[in-house]
Amino acid sequence: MMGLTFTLWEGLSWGLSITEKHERSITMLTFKVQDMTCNHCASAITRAVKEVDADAKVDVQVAEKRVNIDSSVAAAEFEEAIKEAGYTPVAA
Ligand SMILES: [Cu+2]
Repeated sequence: MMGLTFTLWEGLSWGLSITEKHERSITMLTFKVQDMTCNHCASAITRAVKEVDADAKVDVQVAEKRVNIDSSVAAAEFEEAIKEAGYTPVAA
């Protein structure tokens, strides 16, 4: 009886950790930032993104005025941070 309870609990906690992983899954976000004109802008935006999520993977293409972010944090939080840094991000 004890063994069965243990097995059920193990199964339940395994199921829960899968759910938790799913909720925290990484999403690829893209913003167009038309007022990003040079490498200074790019580093300011990168810094703002990293302040929201230090683990985010950030790829900034100045020529294309594009910011790609791989993160589990919601897009709205990055949008807000980039605005606070003085730029105008548009979700793309
Ligand atoms: Cu600049």
